[in-house]
Amino acid sequence: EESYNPHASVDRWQKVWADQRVFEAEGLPDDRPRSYVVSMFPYPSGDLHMGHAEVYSISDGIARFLRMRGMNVLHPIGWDSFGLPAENAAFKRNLDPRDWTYRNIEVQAESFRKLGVSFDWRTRFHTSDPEYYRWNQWLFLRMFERGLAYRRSAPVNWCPVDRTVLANEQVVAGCCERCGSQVETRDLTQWFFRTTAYAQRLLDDMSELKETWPADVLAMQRNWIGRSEGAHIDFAIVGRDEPVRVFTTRPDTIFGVTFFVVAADSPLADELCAPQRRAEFEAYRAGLRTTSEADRLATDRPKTGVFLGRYAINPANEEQIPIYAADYVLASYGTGAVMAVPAHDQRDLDFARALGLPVRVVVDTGQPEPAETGAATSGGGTLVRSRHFDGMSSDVAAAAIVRELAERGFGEPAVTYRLRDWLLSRQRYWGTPIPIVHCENCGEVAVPDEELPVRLPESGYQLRSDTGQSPLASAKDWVEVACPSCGQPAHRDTDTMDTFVDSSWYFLRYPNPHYQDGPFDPAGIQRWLPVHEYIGGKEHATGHLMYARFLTKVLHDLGHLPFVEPFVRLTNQGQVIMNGKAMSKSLGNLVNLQDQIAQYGPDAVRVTMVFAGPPEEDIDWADVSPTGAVKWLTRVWRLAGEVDPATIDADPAQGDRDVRQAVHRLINDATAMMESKRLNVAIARLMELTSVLRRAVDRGCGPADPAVREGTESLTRMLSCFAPFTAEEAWERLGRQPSVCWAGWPEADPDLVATETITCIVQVDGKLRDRIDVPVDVSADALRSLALASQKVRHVLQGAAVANVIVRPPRVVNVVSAP
Ligand code: ANZ
Ligand code: ZN
Repeated sequence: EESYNPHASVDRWQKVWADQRVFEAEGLPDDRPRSYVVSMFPYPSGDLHMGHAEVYSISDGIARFLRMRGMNVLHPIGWDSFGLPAENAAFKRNLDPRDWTYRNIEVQAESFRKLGVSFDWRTRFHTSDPEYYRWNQWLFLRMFERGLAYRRSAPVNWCPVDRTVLANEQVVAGCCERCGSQVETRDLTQWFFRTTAYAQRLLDDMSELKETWPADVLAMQRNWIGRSEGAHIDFAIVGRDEPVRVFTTRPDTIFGVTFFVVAADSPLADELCAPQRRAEFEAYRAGLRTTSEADRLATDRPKTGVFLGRYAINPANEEQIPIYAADYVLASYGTGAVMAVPAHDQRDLDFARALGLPVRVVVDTGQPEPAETGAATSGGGTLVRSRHFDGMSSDVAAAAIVRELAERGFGEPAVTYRLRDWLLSRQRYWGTPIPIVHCENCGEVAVPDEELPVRLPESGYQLRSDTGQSPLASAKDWVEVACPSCGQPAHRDTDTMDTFVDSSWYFLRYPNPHYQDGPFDPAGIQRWLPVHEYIGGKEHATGHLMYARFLTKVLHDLGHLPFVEPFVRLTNQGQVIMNGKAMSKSLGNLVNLQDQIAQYGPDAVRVTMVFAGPPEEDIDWADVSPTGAVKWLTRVWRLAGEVDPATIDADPAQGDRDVRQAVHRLINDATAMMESKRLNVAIARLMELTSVLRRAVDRGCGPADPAVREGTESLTRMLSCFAPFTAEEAWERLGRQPSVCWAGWPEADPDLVATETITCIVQVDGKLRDRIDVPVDVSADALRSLALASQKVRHVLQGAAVANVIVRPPRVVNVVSAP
């Protein structure tokens, strides 16, 4: 006797799908509505892991569902194949990163086939293909032309082990996200994209996403952009012509300023420092190199700083206040200088107490003295010790103070964002070369468009440098070129681009991945974009998702895209963890995807992933086992073989009514769950349906009833979203022609879904006036409203008031009119 084989023939079904072109978008003569379903593309650091299996099980469930519902679905696949891990791994094994990367891509592609993910493989590309990165360079040049790409010297995060600059997003708690070593600060000349020019639009356009993106991702982005409203105020400096500007959110506290602080690592601190304080200042500054930004901002950290031997003048009261350099003020936020108000700002208070500086309360909040409690009173209140502003509330005073200062030329209202420009330069080999030539006569010269791509040189990847120079600098033949503008000897820029550039627009290229006349095909954009369903991890909330939104707006402004937001709907998936911890080699708790597939088969692994919980929640692999899924799939498969072949053309309407009702209600529920992305609950409904059918076969109407066929075929069709191989086999056992993917998503018959109705008698003052059909389980409230809404009842009442309504659901209602 045959038995269910969880390792059903992958090759056989892949061939059927390929021959029938089941997953090709627009394969049919097409007037179907389109849906573009994209899962964040994989990084080829090895074979697929459990996390990949989860994302793609979810996105595939969604893609297959939409396809079965009659939509023309584009579910693409490509590879994010430039980047640091490939380079490091290649370096360790003394391989060309190309060989290593493209080999891994083939391994991953084969694993995707094994998992049965329904990609349209014609979309495939890799970001490390010159054909792709050429357009990174094109994009860079368009931004360069508009001043949106620029170079400046900046303190950067430097990882001493990976020997590279890191973006802020790659620094976690002061350490390198990749290798965990403590990050240092260095000054290098770097390329940036001017993301700050889009800060307000990144914020404003979130209104388009508020119904369709997870609220926590929107909140993270809002914080990351960090809009602050306040004022710029200029403080004159004794013995210096230029004033120094501060940003404050609390101009109402200006009479409480008792000292002034500049960021210790800023050029300004260096310049303001008096000669007699130089040695002390230099020593302090040297000690800062190893402290991360996050640590420096923390309120619970002891405050340190040095007096610079200079004084600022408070424009509100002409008081001279000492200037300090301290590390709790950041050079890169606001203006890098702060008017310190220790009574009302906790960090200023901590600093004042550490250095013995005065504390002056100027806003009465009703709370005890900060100088005594050590707790700054940071809320609003009534102004005191503030001359003619005394007695005003904080809000009113803030506006009045800024107005007066502005009239005297000392400041103006201002908005500041926490968002920084995007640091683009990487001193690495395995990335997109920056298409700029440096010429002594002409400066930074763009490589002409027709010379793109600037290809990576074949060698150079073995080199490491401690100077902060890129490995590309060692490829002399490549570096030395004639200036495109004047023809004199010049040299190429040797940095490569952050790989987040690659991933910030890749979804635009899938519809026509080999397009030659631009980064993406306008016709493809017209047909498919923006992305309707985007699926990926929450760890990308402030990185990739922000960059993609930024670049989409830039491309919109350049006239290349008709929309401003790239992802209409976002679904986050959780992580696969083990015993409450992230899986990692070092913890020794890695679960190997291939082992799981070898043991349980691809379908059971996929079902387990999706059934474990809502997509956005983490799955603890220690708490689940694919054994349960194997049992369930076996039951479905067996059922499919038991359905009587003679019923193949039977009319389901002739089937057992109770079974049909149960089937259609479960179809109805499962459909609603799929629509709201509660895929785990949808699977629970399919499991219930399996039990209903099992009972019907064993103890009810039996396998020859058309209702059993209808139910089993519906189950099989829905199952194909989660267990595509098993579903195909079951479909075949049911006597149907493959592929089940063409069979469509079953539709629930509303008559069968509706609960039973009964006729209710409606009386007015005890006399029968109407009959209405109501559900048997109608509530008293609902019945009361139905009765009062009856035309006949209203006609009899003629506007007379109702004294009482006696409701006996579901059979009788008596409306009693007022005498
Ligand atoms: C005086 C003051 C009084 C302030 C008071 C706050 C409370 P957010 O809301 O985060 O934008 N600040 C300005 N630039 C800074 C920098 N580069 N590094 C560290 N702190 C800086 O914070 C704005 C407030 O943070 C500003 O308002 C300034 O302190 C400080 F009762 O000015 B405030
Ligand atoms: Zn030149």
